[in-house]
Amino acid sequence: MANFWKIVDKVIHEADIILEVIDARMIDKTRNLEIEGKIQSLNKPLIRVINKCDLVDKDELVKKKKLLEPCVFISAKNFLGTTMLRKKILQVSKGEAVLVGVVGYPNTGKSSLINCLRGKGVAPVSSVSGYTKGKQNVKADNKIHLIDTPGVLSSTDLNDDNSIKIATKNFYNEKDPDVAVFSLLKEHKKQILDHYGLDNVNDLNDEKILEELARKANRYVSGGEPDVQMISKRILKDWQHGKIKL
Ligand SMILES: Nc1nc2c(ncn2[C@@H]2O[C@H](COP(=O)(O)OP(=O)(O)OP(=O)(O)O)[C@@H](O)[C@H]2O)c(=O)[nH]1
Ligand SMILES: [Mg+2]
Repeated sequence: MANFWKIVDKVIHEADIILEVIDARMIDKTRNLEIEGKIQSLNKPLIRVINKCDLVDKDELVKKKKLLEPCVFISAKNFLGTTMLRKKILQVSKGEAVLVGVVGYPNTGKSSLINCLRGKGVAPVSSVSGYTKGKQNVKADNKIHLIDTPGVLSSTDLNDDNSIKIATKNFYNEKDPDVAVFSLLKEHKKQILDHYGLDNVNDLNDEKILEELARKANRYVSGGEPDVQMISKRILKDWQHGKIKL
């Protein structure tokens, strides 16, 4: 990870403008104040790009706008908001050609955003966090050059915070996927149950809910018990793929 930070550092120094990509479902958790601090100390213009807006309630987002300025709301998946972003970049550069660094937490959609601005599949995208390993320069048009970077965590997240894990660790490497899902359930139970079409669980604790979800998906371990590990990985996977709407 330290290596990834070096790349991000270099890109922040190199770029004229920096886009910080943030996951709209977890704005506070995927906003990197450490990166923001570095950008500020270099006196470089920063635009916060709130991505995956297709997964959240628009009214809730609008309430947060003031605290995030300068920011643009987009959905890289649905090609929404990117024209506005392009406009904003050129506004900051006063119409001049610019080098734009794209930074942020893993899995927030940095590469997807670059693909969108470019309009062609140039920056490889993956639902697996930590997919982009090095920096990659991409020409969006005659004016805008983008630099993709690997996602980095804030050093304060390196202790074992499960909610951060959900956004950043690979679900299939996860040793305790159920623990990560418990932390997801704590904040988004209703949406998760809705997503999998499970109701009438008012009297069940979270462990039982996972068992119920495993049964519903027909996932059992060889002894016949519901396969909680398997269903937990699947939930983390769906979360990382941006399938679960809030
Ligand atoms: N629903 C939804 N999913 C998105 C959106 N943008 C990206 N995703 C998904 O989020 C996952 C991660 O996207 P990437 O573009 O690879 O993210 P990244 O920030 O480059 O990730 P790293 O390179 O690993 O740091 C993929 O499964 C994308 O399809 C979006 O606007 N909406
Ligand atoms: Mg990437």
